[in-house]
Amino acid sequence: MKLYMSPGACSLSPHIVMRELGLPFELVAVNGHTKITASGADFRAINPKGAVPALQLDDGEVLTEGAAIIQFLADHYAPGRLAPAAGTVERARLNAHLNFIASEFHPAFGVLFNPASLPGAREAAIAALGRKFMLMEAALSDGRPYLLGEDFSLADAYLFVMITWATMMGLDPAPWPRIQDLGRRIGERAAVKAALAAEAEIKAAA
Ligand SMILES: N[C@@H](CCC(=O)N[C@@H](CS)C(=O)NCC(=O)O)C(=O)O
Repeated sequence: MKLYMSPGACSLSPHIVMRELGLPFELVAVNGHTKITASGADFRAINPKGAVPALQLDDGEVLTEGAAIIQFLADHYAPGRLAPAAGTVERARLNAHLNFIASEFHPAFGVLFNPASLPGAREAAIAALGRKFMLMEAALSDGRPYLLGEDFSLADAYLFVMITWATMMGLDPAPWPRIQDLGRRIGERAAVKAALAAEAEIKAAA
C-alpha cells in the first residue's frame, strides 16, 4: 500500500502506525503547495480534498482522514494492538482522543502555519493550544505512561504530531511536563525514530 504524505505533516501519524505494525508500505511524498507527488502525478486525482494523509490500498481503494486511516490500519492488520476492540468503553475513550485531536487540536495549529496570520490571531491560537495541551496533561495526571494507560496506542501516535508541531512553533512546553515526558517516550520508540528519519531524508531530498 502507498501512504501519500508530506514530511512533518499529520501524515506522520499513519506513517508511525504502519511502522509500529511492521506493515509493508511505500511513502509517496506530496508537495503541499502544488499538490504534485514526487513522481509528478496530480495528488488531487488520488484525494480530491488535496490533503495528506491518503492511503492507497493494493486493490486501488483510497482512504482519507488520518483518524480513519489509523483505525483501519490497527483494526484490519493487528486487531487489539494499537486500538481497543470496537464497542468497548476503552475504544470510546480512544475515539474521544482521536476526535478531539482531529477536530479541535489539529485545526488550531492552522493559524500558526499561515504566514499571513496577524499577531493577535497568533497569540489567541497559542493560548487556545495551551488550553488543549493542558487538557491532555490532565489526562496523564494519574502517572500513566501513555494516553490510554500502559500501552502505546493510536491516540499517542496522533498526539505526537501535535507535540512535534508545538516544538516546531516554539510553544513553551513548561506547563505540560507530562506531555513533554510523553513526547520523549514516544520519540524513543524504534518505529517513531525510523519514521522521523525517513521523513527527514525525504525533506532533505526535496
Ligand atoms: N481532515 C484531514 C486534514 C488533513 C490535513 O489538514 N492535512 C494537511 C497537512 S497536516 C494538508 O495536507 N493540508 C493541505 C491542504 O489541506 O491543502 C485529516 O484529518 O486527515
